[in-house]
Amino acid sequence: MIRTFIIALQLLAIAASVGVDAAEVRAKADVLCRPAKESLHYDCVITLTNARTKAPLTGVTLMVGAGMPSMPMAHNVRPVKAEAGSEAGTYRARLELEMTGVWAVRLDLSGPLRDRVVSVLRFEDDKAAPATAASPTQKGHTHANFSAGEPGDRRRPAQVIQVVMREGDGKMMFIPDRLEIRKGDQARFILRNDGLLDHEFVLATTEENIKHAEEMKKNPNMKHDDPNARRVAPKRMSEIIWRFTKAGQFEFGCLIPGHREAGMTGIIIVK
Ligand SMILES: [Cu+2]
Repeated sequence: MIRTFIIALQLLAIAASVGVDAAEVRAKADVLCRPAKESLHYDCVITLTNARTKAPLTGVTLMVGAGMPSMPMAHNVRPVKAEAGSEAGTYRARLELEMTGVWAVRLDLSGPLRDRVVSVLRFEDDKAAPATAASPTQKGHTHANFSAGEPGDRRRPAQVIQVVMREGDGKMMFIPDRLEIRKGDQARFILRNDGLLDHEFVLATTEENIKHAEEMKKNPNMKHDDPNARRVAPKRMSEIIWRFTKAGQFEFGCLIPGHREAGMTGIIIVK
């Protein structure tokens, strides 16, 4: 009895794999998104073709969702159903994102064929473009020069420094909030968010961080994944390897609006 059942299951498995083979038509998707009038809304036109024959794929039920590859747990846009466009194989969907930055647009196809295609785009205030090319800097917001030194080299020795980020008693803080490092040394910051909110660790001068925090108030959805900055979701960890090539006083701060004011800064003395 059990044996028959196992054989039946095996047959089922074979049937299923045959089914997959027979349906081995893969979809190719071109995703073009443009900012809509409302901020953080993007109108996307998706063109679906048969990857082999290049024929347009019509009659597909297409769900469009998105997630941030840099923060897979924190940011996910609930999938919306795309409408068929005027041209064969085109579909339209409006994405409502939580912030600008790099998003993986997930296309789930069902109906005549089942497939999932992921397209990674960088969404900015004024445009959206494939994220494979070197990432352009955000408008009025260049991070190319680093005041506090330079991105480190993970093959070289580094001093490991654990920094905890959290809230409590109406304050937000880094622990520790004062560090001393020798000029020329490398530090590997292990960033741990023990709080309930997202936090950032942005390494720069105090002056720069204050200026930067002001910009963030105008554009609170800006996020940081530059070499000198990390955003860490609650209960997550991240790290930065940094080489302190200049002497002086630097700062690490959280630039999420309100956090700096709540005390979320720390000092690094390099000598
Ligand atoms: Cu914070």
